[in-house]
Amino acid sequence: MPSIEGEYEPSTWGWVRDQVETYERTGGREANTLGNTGLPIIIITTRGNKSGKVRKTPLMRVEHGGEYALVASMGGAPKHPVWYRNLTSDPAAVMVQDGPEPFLADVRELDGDEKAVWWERAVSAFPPYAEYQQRTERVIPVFVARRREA
Ligand code: F42
Repeated sequence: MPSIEGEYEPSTWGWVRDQVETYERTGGREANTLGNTGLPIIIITTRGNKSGKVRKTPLMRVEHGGEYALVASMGGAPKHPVWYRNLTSDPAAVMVQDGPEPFLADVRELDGDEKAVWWERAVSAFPPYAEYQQRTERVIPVFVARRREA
């Protein structure tokens, strides 16, 4: 199975670390929603842009036609999440897990009309994204990820 080589360094946020661990151990059968919201998540893997370590980050699952939006919302905080920097530093080293097996993904940052279409999809999948964007001057970045063809 293709993977991103390197030492995995869990998130410093306990509930995130635990969610990744349970999701991976159960092949996505458990810990596959945001808390008790019933709203599904995916797990992305990126490469630490300083440490080079393997980092894993739960994100809301926004899927359409086999592609996934990756929304760097960070709850509407004024700064991008660190995984945004990791992803933009090494966009070739990104995996997506939506179920039992992670896969390497081609990822690109969206803008203009395409971003607007995916933003609508994201907000309908997870309405708080709209509040998060209201909450900050920061323009929340959106990427689209697609399974890399072998
Ligand atoms: N976050 C989102 O942005 N969008 C979502 O849709 C989303 C959904 C979601 C669902 C479930 C859940 O449990 C969490 C969810 N989150 C969502 C939160 C998300 O999983 C991340 O925790 C959050 O976005 C913050 O990401 P972060 O990459 O900033 O993580 C921090 C807390 C972190 O792990 N920091 C590490 C640390 O040690 O403090 C460093 C991690 C790192 O990558 N370090 C880099 C390296 O080289 O290793 C260097 C970093 C640098 O300084 O450049």
